[in-house]
Amino acid sequence: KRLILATRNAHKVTELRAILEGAGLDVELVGADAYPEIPDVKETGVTFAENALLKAHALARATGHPAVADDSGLCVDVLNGAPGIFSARWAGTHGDDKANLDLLLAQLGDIAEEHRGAHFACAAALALPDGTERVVEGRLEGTLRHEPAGAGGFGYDPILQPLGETRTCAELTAAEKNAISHRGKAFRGLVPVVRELLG
Ligand code: ITT
Ligand code: NA
Repeated sequence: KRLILATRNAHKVTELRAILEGAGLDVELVGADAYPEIPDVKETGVTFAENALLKAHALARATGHPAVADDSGLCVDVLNGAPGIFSARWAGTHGDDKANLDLLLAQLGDIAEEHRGAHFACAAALALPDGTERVVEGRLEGTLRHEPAGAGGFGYDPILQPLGETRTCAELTAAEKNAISHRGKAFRGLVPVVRELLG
C-alpha cells in the first residue's frame, strides 16, 4: 500500500517520514516529487485545514492513492494570528524562509517579552481517491526571540522558543522537535485514522 506525502517542501518530507515511520504504519511513503507531472494546487482556503485538504485531495485524485498533506504556519498573538496561512510567502516570495523571518522580526521590533507569544499550527489531512477526508490539527506554543538562533529545522524555527524550553526550535535535534511540534502532534493524531481507513 502506498501513501502519498502531498508536499513539495523537502523539510516537511523529512519530518513527515520520521514521524510516520516511527508510527509503524504498513505503507510505502512516497513523496509528491515522484509525480512531477501533477501541478501544484492553488491554496485558496482560508484555514490551515482547508488548504491541507485541497492539497491531499489533489494528489489522491491524480494518483489514485491515499494522500496526506500538511498546511502549517506561525501565528503571532500581537499580529492577530498573522502570518498564519500566509507564513510561506509573508515577505512576498513563496518559500523564502530568510526574508519571511527577517520581515517578521522587523515587524515585531523590540516589543517586550510578554507580548511575544506565538504558536506554530499544523493541519494534517488525509484524503482517499474516493473523496473520503479527515483532518487533525496540532499546535506548538512559544515565544519569539529578538534574534534568530540555531541552524536546524526550517522556516521560523530559529525564532520560536517553545514554552518550557531554553532553546529555539532550530536548536533542538530533529527528534526533539518532532516530539513536541505542531506537525508531530497533528500527524501522530492522524495515524490511527490512517490505520482505520487504509486497513
Ligand atoms: P507545501 O504546500 O508543498 O506543503 P509549503 O512550504 O508551501 O509546502 P505551507 O503553505 O504549509 O507549505 O507553508 C508553511 C510555512 O509555514 C513554511 O514555509 C514556514 O514558513 C512555516 N512553518 C511551517 N511549519 C514550520 C516549522 O515546523 N518550523 C518553522 N516554520 C514552519
Ligand atoms: Na499554506
